[in-house]
Amino acid sequence: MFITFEGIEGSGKSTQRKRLLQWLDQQNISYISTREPGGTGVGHVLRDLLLSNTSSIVSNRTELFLFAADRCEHLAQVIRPALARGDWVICDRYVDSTYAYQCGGREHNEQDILDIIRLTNAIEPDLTFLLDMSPEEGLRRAKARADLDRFENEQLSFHQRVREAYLKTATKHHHRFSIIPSDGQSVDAIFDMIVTKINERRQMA
Ligand code: Z5A
Repeated sequence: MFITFEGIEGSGKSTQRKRLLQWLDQQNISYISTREPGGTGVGHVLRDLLLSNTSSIVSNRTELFLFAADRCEHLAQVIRPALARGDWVICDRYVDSTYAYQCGGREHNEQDILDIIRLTNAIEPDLTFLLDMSPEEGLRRAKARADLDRFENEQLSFHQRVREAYLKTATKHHHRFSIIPSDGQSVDAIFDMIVTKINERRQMA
C-alpha cells in the first residue's frame, strides 16, 4: 500500500507517521518511510534550497520545478523500487502538497500545476490522510517547536489558502482521501481513525 500524509505545518503528520511505523512493525508488514522534499540524496540538497530562510530563490516557478525535480528522483530511486518489492510506502507529503502550496499558497495557475504533477509521472497513493487543522493552531505548534522555515514564515492568508486547496483536492480525490479533523484531537484519537481506515482499505483489497 502507498500511504501519504498531508496537512499544513504542525498538523501532526510526522507524529502520526511514526505511530504508523510502530504499528506496521507489530503487523510484520515491510515498509519504507520517506518524505518530500528530501527523500533522496539529490532531494536533500533541494530541500535545503527550498526551505532555508537564506535561500536565494526568488521565482515561484523555480520553487515549483525544484519540488517537481525532487519528486522525479524520489519516484525513481525510492518509491517505485519499494512498491515493486512489495513494501508499503509511507510518505510525509507528496503531490497534494504541490497542489496545496504552489496552486493554493503561491497562486500558480491551477492547470499548470496539474500539468506539472502529471509530467512527474507520479503514482497515485492508495490512501492519503489529510490532517486538517486551522493555520492558527498549526503555526502555534510550529513556532513552539523550532525556528520557522521559508514556508512557515509566510502570512496567515497564505496558510489559509493552502488549507482551502487541500480541502478542494481532497473532495476531488475522495476515493483515496481521508480527512481527519485534527484541531483539539489527541494523538491517540487521530491514530485510531487512521488505523480504522487502513484496515477498511485492506479488507477491500
Ligand atoms: N512543500 C511544497 O510547497 N510543495 C511540495 O510539493 C512539497 C512540500 C512536497 C516541507 O516542510 C515544506 O515544503 C512544507 C510545504 C512545502 N512547508 N512548510 N513548512 P516539512 O514537511 O518538512 O515540514 P512541516 O509540514 O512544516 O512539518 P512539521 O512542521 O514537521 O509538521 P508535522 O509533521 O505536520 O507535525 P508534527 O511534527 O508531527 O507535530 C508538530 C508539533 O505538534 C509537535 O510538537 C508534536 O508533538 C505536536 N503534536 C502532534 N500531534 C499533536 C496532537 N494531536 N495534539 C497536540 N500536539 C500534537
